[in-house]
Amino acid sequence: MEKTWRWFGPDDRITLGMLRQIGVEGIVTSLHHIANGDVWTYDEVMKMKLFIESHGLRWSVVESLPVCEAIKYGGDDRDRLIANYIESLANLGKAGVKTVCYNFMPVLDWARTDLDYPNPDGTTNLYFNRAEFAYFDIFILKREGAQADYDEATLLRVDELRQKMDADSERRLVENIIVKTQGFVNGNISENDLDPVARFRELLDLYKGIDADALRANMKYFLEAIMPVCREYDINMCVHPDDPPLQILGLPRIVTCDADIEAFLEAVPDPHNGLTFCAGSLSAGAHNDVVSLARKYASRTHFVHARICNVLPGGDFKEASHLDPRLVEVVRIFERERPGVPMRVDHAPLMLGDGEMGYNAGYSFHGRMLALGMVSGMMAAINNESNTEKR
Ligand code: DNO
Repeated sequence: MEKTWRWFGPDDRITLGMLRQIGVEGIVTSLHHIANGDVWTYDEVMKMKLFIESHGLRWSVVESLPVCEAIKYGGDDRDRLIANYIESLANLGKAGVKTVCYNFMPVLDWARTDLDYPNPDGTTNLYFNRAEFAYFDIFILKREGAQADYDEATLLRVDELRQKMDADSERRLVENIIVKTQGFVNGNISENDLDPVARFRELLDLYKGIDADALRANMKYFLEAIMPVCREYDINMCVHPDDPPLQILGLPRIVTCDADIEAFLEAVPDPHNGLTFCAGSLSAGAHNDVVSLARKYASRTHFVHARICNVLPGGDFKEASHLDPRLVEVVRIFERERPGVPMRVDHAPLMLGDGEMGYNAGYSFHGRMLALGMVSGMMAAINNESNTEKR
């Protein structure tokens, strides 16, 4: 696989020069300064591409070219927004940037409740606490009918939490779930929103009456519209699985499991319609066997996110070590079946001073560098095995 790294542009404290020193080959980035829905002009694309190349690296993957909410819920504006999306893809294609990651999650991109969960060894990790998430849903968002979406055991935990929560811990929860994890990935809420909860409620309202089938139809509509430009420039689209791969906040979610993946791939059976194999997102659902999914979908995978989660009793989940045997197997499958596919490590721990650097949630330097070292070691061992087998 091609060793890539998610880099957030010239303002990222982690510089391209640093990345060259640690064995990164390709860059994963976005034009973060362009508002969602606006066209990425050829000039802007080339500016970024040449900047990356001037450091001896290449722009391997766009993550993300964001899909606006109106495309997802099928709003009045969707055809104009799809036309802009097509224009951006054509400009990327002309510049030779040909792998594009996006997601089709309504309103909320990835979800975590804790960005700094202590590990016994002194590092910290991202964490999803199901009871805290339910607390946010029921008592902060005050979503109608929210209680009914949680089982007894979770509701009992929520009751216990209620005894402990104060204004400060509620504010932290809001920040973690809808602010700090969203703005930097071009999500809907940014640090500048004065009342993020009110804004979030307005966004949820857009999806009234949109169920999973309607969302699927809208995804198909979008994919069919963009396939011609993808074929023309040989652009591989790769949807990111829903993170976590579960129904949340009463929203439809349609990239959560084997049947979902099969459905969107079959709905638009063009090889340019593919998957970002995020082993971490998929493994956050106890229903997913991440190794067999990797085997099944390797041929339609255009981008790999190397990380893995442990689902805990009660439905919490935690990012696990990149040395987890499931991840070793996933790396083996892609290294053997899709040797050139871009891969980036993802969501590594905060360690050795990362916490004081103000990095984006989940995107530490030392933690990710260690993870990249681990995955690179696996790749070297796997290639060595393959060479030995051939002899
Ligand atoms: C979180 C990321 C996601 C991902 C988008 C792709 O860390 O994996 O934000 O980039 O969902 O569109």
